[in-house]
Amino acid sequence: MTTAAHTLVQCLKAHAVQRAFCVPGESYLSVINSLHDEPAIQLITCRHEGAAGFMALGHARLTGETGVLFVSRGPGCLNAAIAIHSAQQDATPLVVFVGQAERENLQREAFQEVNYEIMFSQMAKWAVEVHDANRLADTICTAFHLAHSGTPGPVVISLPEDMLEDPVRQNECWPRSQTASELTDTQAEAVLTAIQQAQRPLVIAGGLLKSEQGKATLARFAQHFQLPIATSVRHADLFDNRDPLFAGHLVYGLPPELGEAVSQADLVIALGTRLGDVTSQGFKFPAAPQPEQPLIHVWPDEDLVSRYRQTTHPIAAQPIPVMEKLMRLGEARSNPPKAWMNQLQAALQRLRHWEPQPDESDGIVFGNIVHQANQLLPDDAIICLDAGNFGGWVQRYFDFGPRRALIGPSSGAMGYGTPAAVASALAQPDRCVVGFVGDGGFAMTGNDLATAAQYGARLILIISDNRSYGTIRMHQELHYPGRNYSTDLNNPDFVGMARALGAQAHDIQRSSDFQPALQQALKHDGLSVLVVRTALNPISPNATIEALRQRQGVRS
Ligand SMILES: Cc1ncc(C[n+]2csc(CCOP(=O)(O)OP(=O)(O)O)c2C)c(N)n1
Repeated sequence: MTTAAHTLVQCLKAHAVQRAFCVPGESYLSVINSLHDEPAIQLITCRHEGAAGFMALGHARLTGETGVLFVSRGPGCLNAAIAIHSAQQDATPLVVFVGQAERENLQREAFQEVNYEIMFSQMAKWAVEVHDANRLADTICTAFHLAHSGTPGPVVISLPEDMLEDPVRQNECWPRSQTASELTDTQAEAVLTAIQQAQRPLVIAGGLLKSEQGKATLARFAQHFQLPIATSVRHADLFDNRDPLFAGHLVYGLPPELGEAVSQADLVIALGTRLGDVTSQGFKFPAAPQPEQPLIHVWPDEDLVSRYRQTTHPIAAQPIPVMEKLMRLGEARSNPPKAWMNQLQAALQRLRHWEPQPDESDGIVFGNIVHQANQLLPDDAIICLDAGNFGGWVQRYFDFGPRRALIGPSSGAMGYGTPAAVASALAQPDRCVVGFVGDGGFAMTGNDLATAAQYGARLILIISDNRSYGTIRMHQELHYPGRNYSTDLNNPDFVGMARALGAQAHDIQRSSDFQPALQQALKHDGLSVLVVRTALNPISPNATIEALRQRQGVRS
């Protein structure tokens, strides 16, 4: 008779899992022991559960598969909570297996005991503890189904240590089929009429289109109906940024001129995005609870599709088949809304034009680095972003699509960039993977470059070292001008640190140092870290500290 631990591994195989991420723990030793004999699944051992969780998320985002994470009980799982939260905010499918204390000691404050069902009840789609080994296979099938269905997200399965060693009678695994709700003919007719009548239509495309098929269908859809395409936050790669129909990336801190331009739309078609806080600019566009223009919202979850806003046409279905059906039924648009397209393009072109800037006394304007990287990196590069103001230049001046990928946390979780780059490099080793991180974010999870070195991942990390938690410094200057406190960083020697972690490292002190270093990194068959001495005064693409202080009447 087989054991629950063995059954678990067989269930992962039945769900085509090829890679899982972990920090090992004594609470699930039997699972590790079963994985030892399973060559079809690679278990990547990481240095911190937060990083392991971000790797699982990066892997899921890039491949479209469910991320799989194993963590130990109590402290291990709490370290991973950041990834569970990010999976929820990002609508990314994630299954987290957590070791648990033995059944007979539960509810007695056993060593490292946590009640995961309560702890994750707000964050996870489902948090469940398995007490009967014969229910494990079935629970795992439900977990994978839930992680993907409707609004994708995290599921947490708690595994009491002794249960994992129980013999199992019921070990068959029945992966669930996905349901497919469709756009009805009546809805299609209404949507086509709305598109025909609109003078200033705008599509907002989101993460559910993040696949080759999703991007290709979106490109054909935009052409067919001549629709300008904006993308939700962290998904600038859904549509070719150089296409005249591109209308911008709806990021945190969107420049007002672009915000004003897109909000002139007289029809919004949201495809595969939840229209969350950041994308909708604080629920102002499209406005909640009542948008100023008709709204067509396509998202495969009845509960969510018109939950926060009155929606003219709520369509609880997958966006790709919806677009396909609309193209089959609707004639190609012969009268493109030229004036509207030009208006959007004009706003965008002004914003996306970068003039190289002289280096400042304390370092480089980070836009210079992004501008050069954009020119030098291959067309199919995978760009992984951490959270922080340095990312503002990447989101604004880098050209994404049709083949370049952008992987970043819409949760704004710092520490995501390095692990996501590691997971991307492992998943697609033939592509060039580049992570952009701040000095703050690198110090959080940069250690896991050791994991990249251990598994032979090839990637380039660009650290923007402005010796500050720059984003917070910017907010401080806005709200408490001239009173910066707790945001300065005395950083370690990142070049030395990167070398110690197994990377070839370059110290970028002037803008002109960057190109040769990047070229060397592109040729290097291993890890490269480029530490950019970034100037602090240009605190974001939109502002300098000096200008912020002057505006508030504070002397620099
Ligand atoms: C895990 C986490 N902790 C704290 C924050 C709050 N936060 C947002 S940006 C930021 C500073 C980022 O600093 P850095 O990585 O150096 O990038 P910079 O903004 O300087 O470019 C902080 C502390 C966060 N988003 N995530």
